[in-house]
Amino acid sequence: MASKVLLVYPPSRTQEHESCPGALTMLGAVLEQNGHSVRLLDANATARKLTSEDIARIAREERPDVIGVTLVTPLVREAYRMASLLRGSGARLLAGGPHATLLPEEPLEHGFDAVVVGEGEPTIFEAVEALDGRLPKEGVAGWVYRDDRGGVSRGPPRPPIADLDALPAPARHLVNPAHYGGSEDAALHMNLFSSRGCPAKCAYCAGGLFGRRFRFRSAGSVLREMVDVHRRYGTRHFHFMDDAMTVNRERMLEVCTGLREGGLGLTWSMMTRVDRVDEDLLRVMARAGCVQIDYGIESGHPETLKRIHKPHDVARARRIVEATRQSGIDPCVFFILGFPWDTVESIEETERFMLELAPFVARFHPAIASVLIPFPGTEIYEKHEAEHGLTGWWLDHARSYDAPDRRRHAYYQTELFTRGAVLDADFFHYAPAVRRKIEDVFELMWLHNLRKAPWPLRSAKRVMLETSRVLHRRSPALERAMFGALGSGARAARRWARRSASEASAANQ
Ligand code: B12
Ligand code: SF4
Repeated sequence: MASKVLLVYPPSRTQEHESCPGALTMLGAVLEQNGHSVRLLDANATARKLTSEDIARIAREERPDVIGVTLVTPLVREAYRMASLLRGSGARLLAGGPHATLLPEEPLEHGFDAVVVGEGEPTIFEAVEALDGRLPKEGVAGWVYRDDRGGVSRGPPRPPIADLDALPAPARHLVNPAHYGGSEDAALHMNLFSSRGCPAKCAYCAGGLFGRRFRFRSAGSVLREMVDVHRRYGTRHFHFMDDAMTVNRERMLEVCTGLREGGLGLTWSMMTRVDRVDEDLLRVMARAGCVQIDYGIESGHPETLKRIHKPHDVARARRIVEATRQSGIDPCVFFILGFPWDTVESIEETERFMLELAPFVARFHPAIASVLIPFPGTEIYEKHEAEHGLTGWWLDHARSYDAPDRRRHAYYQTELFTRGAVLDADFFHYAPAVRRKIEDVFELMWLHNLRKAPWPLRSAKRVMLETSRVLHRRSPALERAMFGALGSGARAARRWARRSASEASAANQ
């Protein structure tokens, strides 16, 4: 018998998704392959943001048998609130994803019936069968569940997927393009996966879900998916979401050869490690259509790179960023600030290194994680949990952070910390001078990323940012008074511009 399954990515106030999360389409494919009917709900889709209340209403209307929810640490507090609302739909609640894998018993204390640990594909079908009563719960491997006596039971562990080529292609047809802003947007389907796992052990990385062993799809399987998506949706640019796509050099070269011989002129971008590329490989990748590589450089302070077990040093990072630019590929870089041992001097060393790299860097990613977040299960969390009172911070309102908001943040903070005001959580009790230095580096990234804007705009924005920072340091109330008035003026201007545009478009119809 077929089950009706709703797969949900919970609401985030800091993120918008321009494409559907891979977990939903990959798990959707496995469920459909086994005859179940599937609906995907991404609460953060750019053109259709959903609240937990919206999702609960949809669930009550559609009455699915099972609701599967992806859990990532910063979103679990909202996801658990959503679960309490979803209980009213009568569906069984199944959790999975990075946070559920790290702490599989926690979701059971917050309304979930079961949790899939690790990769979802090999387990989700059996989990749905067992939750729907067609399979004994004790027979399922790779999950933790509420047993019939209300206790917590754990199935035997499930080994990582050995043959990634055997997975079905993501169920891209389940994604509604209108939720992402367009009915014909070819870019909607650009994300794909070619490998799982990363053999490094960085002290802050919460990516242990797929294990330390690098497992990869064959070049042929990756190329077939790209060509298929290109033919179906017209996609010409792809983005690989792998942690470190180039770990196996031979396979990477095969992918490049296939892309060149295919002659379709497809372009692509990826994320990888600076210790796993070299000048020759970069040239080959550029010729095969690679246009952007994201690197996690993390620090310019050699001692920090050692302490976080980063598999590169400053010299290697410098060499590879320059070589990437010379090969014609845009290097984009991530840095992390605010390690528990950071001082003004160590951050200044990183700042100097960033300035040195700047002429070669297309973009500094001012990612949400650019201020260190101690994710559970990481070495940083384990080592500093007691000293900084980190236990269960993700459930604590006082230790959470959100998108900056003019009611609580200064204007300059809303510009610099667009992806989340992580400093609010003050995980490592930074000294005021360290906080100010972190803000300086965010300003450096902000200015660099603004460099191609027309100079009058750039100068005006810079003056406003500096004024807000200086005023805020002297008197937050004064900053609020001045920039609050500016903000309402700007909002009124935006409302006026929107009204005029919609009147103009109505007149044209
Ligand atoms: C792409 C990406 C993003 C994109 C998402 C864009 C999009 N449209 O999908 C963006 C940039 C928006 C993003 C943002 C964030 N991300 Co992110 N992201 C990733 C990345 C690189 C790939 C995610 C992915 O698609 N993976 C592929 C799929 C197949 O894997 P998966 O999602 O883990 O799903 C598998 C299993 O987890 C499981 N599963 C997942 N969901 C479910 C549900 C059910 C019911 C079941 C049974 C199983 C199951 O089955 C899936 C298939 O095997 C990962 C790193 C990684 N290698 O996974 C980080 C990662 C998931 N992100 C992470 C984080 C923390 C974030 C942020 C929360 C950042 C922050 N610091 O606040 C934000 C907020 C997310 C939000 N939505 O609000 C962490 C999560 C760590 C943790 N402890 O939760 C990761 C692991 C990175 C890391 N190494 O630290 N992210
Ligand atoms: S190199 Fe990247 S993916 Fe690998 S462990 Fe370090 S941070 Fe995680």
